[in-house]
Amino acid sequence: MVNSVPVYKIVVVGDESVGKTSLIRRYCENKFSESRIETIGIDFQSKTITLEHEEQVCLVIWDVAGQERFSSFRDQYYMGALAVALVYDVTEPDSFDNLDTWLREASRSASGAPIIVIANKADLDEAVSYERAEAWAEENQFLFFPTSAKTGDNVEEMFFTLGEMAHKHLEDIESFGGF
Ligand code: G3D
Ligand code: MG
Repeated sequence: MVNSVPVYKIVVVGDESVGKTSLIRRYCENKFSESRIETIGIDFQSKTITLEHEEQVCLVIWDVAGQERFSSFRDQYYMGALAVALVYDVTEPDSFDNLDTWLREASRSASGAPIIVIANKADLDEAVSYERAEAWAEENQFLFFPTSAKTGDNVEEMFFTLGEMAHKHLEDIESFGGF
């Protein structure tokens, strides 16, 4: 008999260039590339991890690669997601302001899935204060993680937390009888 590992779908959203692909790559391959990673269309990578309760799960992390401006595709992108990461770039205030739009879309299409806020490029000087960003996250009752895909800082912890949240969300869904 094949031992099957549960698959948890995680989606990563945010403006172009905030570092979504770099974060996923750092986590799944432990690599960082200074040159632009161009991926067209929806892409994903996976990693099998052991959660706190010692169960192995496979995180399948979806990257909205290259489709940031075309929201018409995205209902499918969010479908079945057990957790959502909203990413902004600490050096780009617009990417922070646009989190409201990403949040609206995620709430509509991945209804009920837990959300965390990621302040990426934390290795650079920030143009959006962490206090302000954390306050926004707190207002919405989301966890807040400064990360750097470049140095790897906090990347493992952030995806592990998403895995834990996905697990709890799945338990809630199952105890209420499905999606
Ligand atoms: P995206 O997938 O959200 O569009 P990418 O973003 O992962 O393609 O990253 C966009 C640019 O930001 C890339 O640089 C990448 O190297 C850089 N980047 C991503 N994460 C970090 C980080 O944590 N720190 C720093 N300093 N840079 C980061 P280029 O220059 O190729 O556009
Ligand atoms: Mg990308």
